[in-house]
Amino acid sequence: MTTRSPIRPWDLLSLDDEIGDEDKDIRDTVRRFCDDRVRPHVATWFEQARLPIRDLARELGVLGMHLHGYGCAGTSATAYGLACHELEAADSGIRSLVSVQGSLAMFAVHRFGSEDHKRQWLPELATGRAIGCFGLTEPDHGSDPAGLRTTAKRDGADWILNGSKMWITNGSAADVAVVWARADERIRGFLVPTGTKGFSAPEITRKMSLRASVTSQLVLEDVRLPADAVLPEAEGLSGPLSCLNEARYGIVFGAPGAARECLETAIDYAIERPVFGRSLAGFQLTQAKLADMAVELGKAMLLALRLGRLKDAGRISPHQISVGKLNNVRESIAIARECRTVLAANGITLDYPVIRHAGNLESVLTYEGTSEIHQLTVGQALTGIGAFK
Ligand code: TGC
Ligand code: FAD
Repeated sequence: MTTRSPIRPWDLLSLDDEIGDEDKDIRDTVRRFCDDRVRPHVATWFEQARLPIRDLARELGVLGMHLHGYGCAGTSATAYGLACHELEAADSGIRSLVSVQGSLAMFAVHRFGSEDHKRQWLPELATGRAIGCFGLTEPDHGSDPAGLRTTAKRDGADWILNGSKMWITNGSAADVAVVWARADERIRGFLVPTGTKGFSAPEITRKMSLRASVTSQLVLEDVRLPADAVLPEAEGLSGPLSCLNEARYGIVFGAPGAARECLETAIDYAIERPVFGRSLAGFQLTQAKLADMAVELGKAMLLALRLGRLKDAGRISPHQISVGKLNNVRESIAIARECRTVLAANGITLDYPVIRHAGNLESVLTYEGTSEIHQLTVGQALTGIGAFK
């Protein structure tokens, strides 16, 4: 039988040379966690559409890892990206849990919250004792959150929230929801403890993608909140969009993790699989596929690491993150689909991770700004002309 090459896709461009020792240690720790706690179970979680979200959140140790203070680890942005890469190599749903908790809910509190908000919520969210979610999208306002219709009206000193949110990750598991609503014509963020009267979060079922992830509606019916529930430092759409920059950055690293897992699976499979009396990996058409995918994966990781450097230097711009999200999700889903052809019939089962990743990446292509939205963002950066409307 053919022996496996010692060069894995990640090693083709000696990518480890681009990463500092501390960041590598963090990455390797997350990889081991995924090997021990996620990989043995995730196909079953996906099949049964469930996630032991509370257990995982308490064990992960990466929630809000790139934030400073309030119980957060304060790692580099590159280390956070590499953690996302490892988590998504296991399953996009696990990376989603971490993205939403750390980059969306915790980041919103960290950047825009009062001192009391930070002290109350960040240590709980960092340890996974509490779960957070982030409600921006509405049934009729996904790509266009500027039109959102959830309202926050004053009643004396209190706020009364009414409206609904759609497709909210972690929603029905959450202890606190960051809800974006229109208050006096400005978009403001509110911290809504999910036990508040009038709040409910029915889970969205029958998903064929991201099945190992909790996705919910948020329903707000006359939800009364105290005056200090509003995030004082966020006014206007730039508040939630700043949070999206953080989560999109994680996806730039994360999506190629899913692609890496698919490509490694396809290489191993092709080596072992006899067709026409010899190894599938020895056919030129197969090698062309594998080579092209490894090249795209390497380019995606170089792009991710470049954005990591820019973010660590405090110099990253939203349109640069759009370049990364657009390219890396688009190429990762193409790799996952191509790997599925290498596995052929075996590629459609949950015995291999490929169809699960390919299916998950359909959501990743859509959330955190669709590919079209990121094309338009890059187009605007290049031309100075906004073509969204
Ligand atoms: P526009 O008029 O361009 O801007 C409004 C205000 O926002 C500022 N801004 C940004 N600020 C920070 N970061 C960015 N990326 C920003 N982009 C714009 C802008 O300067 C302006 O500020 P100000 O002070 O003048 O008011 O806004 P627009 O209405 O034309 O929309 C622009 C557009 C289409 C790019 C934006 O709406 C958009 O990104 N849409 C996509 C929505 C989206 O990505 N939703 C994601 C929801 S969360 C999610 O999917 C979680 S998935 C789970 C997981 O991550 O795993
Ligand atoms: P639409 O906005 O209706 O878009 C439909 C199509 O039109 C797309 O192809 C889009 O690219 C295209 N389009 C839109 N505008 C333009 C334009 N100007 N020019 C050209 N084409 C355009 N949201 C949250 O707030 N929090 C969450 O935690 C969250 N988690 C999610 C989890 C999952 C599994 C999924 C699938 C979604 C999640 N979302 C979340 C919502 C997600 O961000 C939205 O689905 C996404 O922003 C797209 O919105 P939409 O689905 O309403 O599509």
